[in-house]
Amino acid sequence: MVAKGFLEDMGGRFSARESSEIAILPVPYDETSTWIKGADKGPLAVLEASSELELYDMETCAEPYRHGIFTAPSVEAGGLAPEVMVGKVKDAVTGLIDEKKFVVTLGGEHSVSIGAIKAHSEKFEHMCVLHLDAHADLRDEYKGSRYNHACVMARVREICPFVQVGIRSMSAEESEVVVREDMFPAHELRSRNNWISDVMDRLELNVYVSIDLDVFDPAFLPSTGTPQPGGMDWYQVVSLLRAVSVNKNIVGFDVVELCPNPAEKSSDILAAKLIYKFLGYIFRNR
Ligand SMILES: [Mn+2]
Repeated sequence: MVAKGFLEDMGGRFSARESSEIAILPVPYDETSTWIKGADKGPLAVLEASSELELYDMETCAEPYRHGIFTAPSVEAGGLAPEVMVGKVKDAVTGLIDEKKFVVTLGGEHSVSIGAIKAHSEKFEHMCVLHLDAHADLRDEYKGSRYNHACVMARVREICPFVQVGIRSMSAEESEVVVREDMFPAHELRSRNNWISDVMDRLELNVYVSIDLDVFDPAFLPSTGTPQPGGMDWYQVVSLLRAVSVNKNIVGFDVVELCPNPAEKSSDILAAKLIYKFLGYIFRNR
């Protein structure tokens, strides 16, 4: 149980279930990750760091919390098989969408996203996924499971189209199933002009965004379970999220794979601020 709310200090009126437009769903799950363990501690670290954020966003001159941000009871799936966890996440997200909430799923390892994406795809027509990650996650099966965190996008491919940004690690087998126009590898972003508008051209109108925090360079976010050099910086990521918010209809998002280190808190605050800033972009004109 994650007994802490996002922006807990903002006061009861803005975090009440009934009146909030936004729901944060913590999923403290880490059973299939392949290197450094501890992504199950991610949600609590993000929620704790969130209380250090200013409620006012300088860039949008707005206070996104006024839309109401309710932190739902966490999905408890520790020790369960990933396919069972995915079903529990899907049910929890579906329930919140039925309550008319905009749902932010907070991992946990990346496989939690499969349940959230399934739930959204059943509620929103013509949906695609924008996937930010260091890893392609296109393995059909890994270490005996089709729901390993390395298989997330192979499962998403069975649900809806997707576009991948920031990728810099994959196998030869994965490279064979990549749709070239729908992948924006990290090494191309430096030299490629207008890559953000090229991403926009590949997206459907309804977009679900899945953010594996290892898309960031480890200089910006070291606390993650499978870090990779050569990643994106803060302004590249938020510029992309701002453009998607302006040009598309974002139906939901997730932030996954924070593996907190008690001696390194900047990763936790980055994750919390990213969520709050993205909500600010999305709810700017709502
Ligand atoms: Mn990754």
